[in-house]
Amino acid sequence: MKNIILLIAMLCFFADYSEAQAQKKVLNEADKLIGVNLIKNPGAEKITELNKLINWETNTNDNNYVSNYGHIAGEWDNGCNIKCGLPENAGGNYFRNPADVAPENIKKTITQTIDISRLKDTLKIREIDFIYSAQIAGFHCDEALKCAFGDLKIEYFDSAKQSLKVYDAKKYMNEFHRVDESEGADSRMHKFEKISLSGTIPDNATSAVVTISAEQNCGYTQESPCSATFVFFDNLSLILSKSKKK
Ligand SMILES: [Ca+2]
Repeated sequence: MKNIILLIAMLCFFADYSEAQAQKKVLNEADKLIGVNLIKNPGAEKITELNKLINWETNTNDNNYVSNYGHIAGEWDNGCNIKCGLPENAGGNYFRNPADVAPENIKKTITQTIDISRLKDTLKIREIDFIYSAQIAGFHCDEALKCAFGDLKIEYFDSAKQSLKVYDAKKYMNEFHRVDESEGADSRMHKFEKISLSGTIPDNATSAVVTISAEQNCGYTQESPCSATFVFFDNLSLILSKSKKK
């Protein structure tokens, strides 16, 4: 009888132990998502031979969402660096997001879906915060109502693809700071500046969709069409951190 009780106690111990180990393994897997940039190809450096961005989706068939610094006249000069407005560690390429003039095609987006389903068990026991950021730049525009804007958005979804929460930040082209012409840069350009969103990942979130886009703000009419322009992005980042216990 004593031996049977001992055996049952041992079995219970090992059952608890293996459950704890399994739980630990799940949490360790989740930890791999903490503190690292979860965005793939965050600086637009990887492209196909047809100039299509790798790891990113666009809402049109155009491939014209990326360029390399110094390639397009009137944007950045060859050999341009941080002194003429580029971000640190700019690499060779930048996201080049058109703010179209045609009202039926007014918003063009670049998106990436990030799988965070490994956080499922962690999210039950503690909060996880995020910071989603990018470098953003554009052309001069002094009149706010005629300016295009860049848009940084992150949307969280559950496993049924239901939207749980949207975070959004806009930067209008009149909010940028001019590049100092004495530094030899093209005076039409603005310096890259950081734009960011932060918050807490919703319960039950299994994916995050990050978006960069450009949109007109000029009130398009036939008599007064908007001017075509671009908003530029580089060095996107989505970093998670552990927060308080629930
Ligand atoms: Ca880059």
